[in-house]
Amino acid sequence: MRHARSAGWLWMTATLALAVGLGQGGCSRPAAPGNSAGGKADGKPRVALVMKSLANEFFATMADGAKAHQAGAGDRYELITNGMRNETDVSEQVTIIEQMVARGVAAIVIAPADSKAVVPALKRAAEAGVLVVNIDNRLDPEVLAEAGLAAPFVGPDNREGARLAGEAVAKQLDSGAEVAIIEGIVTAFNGQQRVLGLEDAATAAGLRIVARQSGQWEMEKANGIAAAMLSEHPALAAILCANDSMALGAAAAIEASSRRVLLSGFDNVAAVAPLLADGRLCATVDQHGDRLAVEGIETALAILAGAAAPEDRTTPVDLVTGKP
Ligand code: ALL
Repeated sequence: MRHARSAGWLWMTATLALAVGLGQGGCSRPAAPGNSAGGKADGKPRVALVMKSLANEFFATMADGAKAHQAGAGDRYELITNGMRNETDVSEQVTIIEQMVARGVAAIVIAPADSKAVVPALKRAAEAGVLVVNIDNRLDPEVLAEAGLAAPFVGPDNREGARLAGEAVAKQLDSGAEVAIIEGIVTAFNGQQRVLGLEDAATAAGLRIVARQSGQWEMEKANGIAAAMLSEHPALAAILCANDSMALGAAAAIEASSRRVLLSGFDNVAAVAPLLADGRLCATVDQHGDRLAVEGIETALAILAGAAAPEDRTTPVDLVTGKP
């Protein structure tokens, strides 16, 4: 298994640590963020990390990364972590946003379940004085502009990441080979970008995309979809999935079919390690979920401290390939 780690995280972490350090050294706090209670517990800013389904190992890893960071950061901030029960329940995420505002947090660091539907709730949070930092899945820029909400985005180039995974699979196929794509939730911007990246790779290699369907980021749904794709397309050579949960579901369907069909995912969750090791999974993409939340939190703390402007940051993606 090959795993190319980039130096990007080290650079980002150092830059942000410096920015926060400077802020603590006396820069003034901006007027906008922070609610009437100041979002502070014992003088510490209270930061809410709002994720999606904790049944997805990607978010469990993200939560662990954030908790370890908070524990190691001594008294710098108080952390509240939240997750949803399933990937599709956007209304649950809206309720969590409202609860966090009611608890007087200074900042919400959010991986939105939907790029448009949660914007009104975040706008209400911002009106209550809460700083909103968007991680992982980018909020729709047009909807943000319509709402008059500014939220810096900290996250990866999903199109590029997916292209790398698609390319790793394509290298093992001949031009004209049939491939299928299992997408994430279609209204999630990162899901859309990943499909574009997979298409980029397929087009460049002359592969034929013969099927494409949303597995809504979920293992079971992807399992059923992959099984149907396999029976409808006897010449199917590869299934490209927009995340690892769905790749795990597709892997089970491929195994049940007893066919040799190549597979890729995205996230590099621990559960795919055995599949990479024995070649059932050709490639996945590490977007460093644990670090992603930490960078979002550091960005929020720096802005709250008046030490950084609310700017977007692109985080690294690294291709991880399995046994050929
Ligand atoms: C996205 C993440 C992951 C994940 C998915 C499921 O936002 O980037 O790839 O698997 O959400 O909710």
